[in-house]
Amino acid sequence: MAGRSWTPAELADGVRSGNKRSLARALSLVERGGDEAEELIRDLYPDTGGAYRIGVTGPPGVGKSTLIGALVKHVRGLGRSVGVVSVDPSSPFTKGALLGDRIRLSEHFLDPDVFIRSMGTRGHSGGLAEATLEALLVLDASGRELLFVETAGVGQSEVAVAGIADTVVLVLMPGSGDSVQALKAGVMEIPDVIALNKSDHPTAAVTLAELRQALSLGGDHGPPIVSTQASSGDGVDRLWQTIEEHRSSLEQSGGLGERRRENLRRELFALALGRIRRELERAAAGDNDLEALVSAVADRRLDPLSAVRELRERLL
Ligand SMILES: Nc1nc2c(ncn2[C@@H]2O[C@H](COP(=O)(O)OP(=O)(O)O)[C@@H](O)[C@H]2O)c(=O)[nH]1
Ligand SMILES: [Mg+2]
Repeated sequence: MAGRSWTPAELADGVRSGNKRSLARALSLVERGGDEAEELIRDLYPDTGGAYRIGVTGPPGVGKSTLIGALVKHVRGLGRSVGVVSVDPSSPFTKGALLGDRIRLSEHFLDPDVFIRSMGTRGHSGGLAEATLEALLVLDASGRELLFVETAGVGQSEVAVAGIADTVVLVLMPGSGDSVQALKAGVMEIPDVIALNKSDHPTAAVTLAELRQALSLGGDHGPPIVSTQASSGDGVDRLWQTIEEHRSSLEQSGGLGERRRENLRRELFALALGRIRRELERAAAGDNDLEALVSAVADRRLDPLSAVRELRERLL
């Protein structure tokens, strides 16, 4: 890159020393993806593993960003250093959404022990899932103790937050009936902690009762539910305490190592799958015979399953 005043090794050193400008550069690099980003991650990886990752997920608008802002404020009060990665691939209004996040989280921007990054849908060759993983590793290597990852859209998200977090917090709000039903039906994975946000809403008590009822159906005790009002900070200390309790129980039972290994297995497979898929898409895009194949099926000269077989043989 023209005019660059640092080498990849210097950048890695800057990240390791926690330098904010190096961090910003490194995150831009991994957001773009490519060989230099891979090189940086290779260099930094031995220095990762020290951070604790908290995934914050839930439908759009429930208050995830606001809640993370409040949690960051709380843990900063406890003297912990923090990194935040916010991902919202589902939003077509990415710029607006990011701007909103920036405003809500902006009070922390001058704090050297807080680093916040919104990941856009900008072209990382390896997709958003890879970019997010790399951003987390960079922040981890920089020595941040706590990493928050915000992802919108439970279940369908490209970045399955459950696959990268040590503790998964599902945020819901009064009116999140669809999510309550999805939990009840077993369609949605049960999180470690549920935050029922917007507790100032008049129907909050009703939703809390529905949630309790839905989660008790499985017989087992469900995850802890904490009522919060992110905008005022109400309940945020209790939410943090509940996250810490989940962490302690994982650490004491030895389950943390197991969970991380299981997460890694899923993550590696998902990333490999993503790459294979993109390679196939690229190969298909440059394949002039594809249209001929489509025509053959459309004209009923070829059945669709035979066409798929032909396509596979050609692309793989
Ligand atoms: N009344 C109320 N509004 C809240 C609360 N928390 C967040 N909000 C508002 O809900 C909207 C969506 O919040 P945001 O954090 O962007 O949600 P996200 O899409 O889940 O990240 C914003 O207008 C917030 O100000 C809360 O506890 N009570
Ligand atoms: Mg948000």
